Amino acid sequence: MSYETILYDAADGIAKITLNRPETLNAFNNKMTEETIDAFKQAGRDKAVRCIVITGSGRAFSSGQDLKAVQDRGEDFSIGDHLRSGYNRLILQMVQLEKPIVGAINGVAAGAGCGVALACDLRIASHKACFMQAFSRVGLIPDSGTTWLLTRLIGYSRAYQMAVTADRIPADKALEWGLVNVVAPEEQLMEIVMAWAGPLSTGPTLAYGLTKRAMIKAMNMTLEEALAYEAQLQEIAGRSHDRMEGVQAFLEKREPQFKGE
Ligand code: T3D
Repeated sequence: MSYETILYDAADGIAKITLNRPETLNAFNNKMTEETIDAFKQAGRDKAVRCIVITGSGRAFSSGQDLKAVQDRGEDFSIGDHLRSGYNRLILQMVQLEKPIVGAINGVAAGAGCGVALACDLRIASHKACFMQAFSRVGLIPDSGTTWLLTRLIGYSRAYQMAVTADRIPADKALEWGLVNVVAPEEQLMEIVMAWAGPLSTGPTLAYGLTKRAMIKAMNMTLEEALAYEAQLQEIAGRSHDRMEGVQAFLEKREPQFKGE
């Protein structure tokens, strides 16, 4: 797959998306947003892909909205429409994609770049990475799903602090706050990310996907509703190849050979 602003590579069950505008710290212009949406679509459709890794090239994950592109906007430009047609679609697509997404957060993740990082299911951060709700520095409110994702991940008080101070939250504090799963030495980041992605790409993908759906939905459910929804989705997982294979492998004292189905 050939793109202008990102790199896309799929091999051995893992699709890797690299935001590739390093001269802007991988800022999102319209082209990069569209291409990233397209890449996630490809990864979602490709049955051979069972785990997605997203990272940035150079020293940043992403600096968010391309602020140079903002200068070209006319008086009638609608930021609301810009969000609806771009970031909102991308964030929803990531959250609704029923395959695990691992964020390899190699550097700063600011503004919409922070939103994309938070829309990943797992975040493995370089010790040089940081998270920044940069929006208030340009007179905006947090967008790209961060009002929803960040408050759920770290709670209202810390999320509000990040929004109004726009401070950079370094990797070690991000780990302490539950913003990332692991902090890795910069030079070992991709090795550690692949050590996570590998087993995910050979795991029970259907169950992983349904788990994501159930957990996201449960965030807005009562316990009774969540229990009922678990039972509904477990009905599907329980009839899958991988469920049968998992039980069989246990009984035969061998490693399961999951197909993701
Ligand atoms: O309006 C809407 O569309 C609504 C949507 C909003 C979504 C958002 O994401 S709003 C938030 C936008 N992002 C920001 O406000 C962050 C802007 N960038 C920064 O604050 C800093 O660059 C960083 C804290 C991310 C990193 O700082 P530092 O000191 O490590 O790097 P730097 O020197 O500032 O940047 C290096 C280069 O990247 C520099 O270019 P140059 O001077 O070497 O040619 C800089 O201009 C460029 N760059 C960094 N961020 C952006 C950018 N270019 C365009 N857009 C950027 N967002």
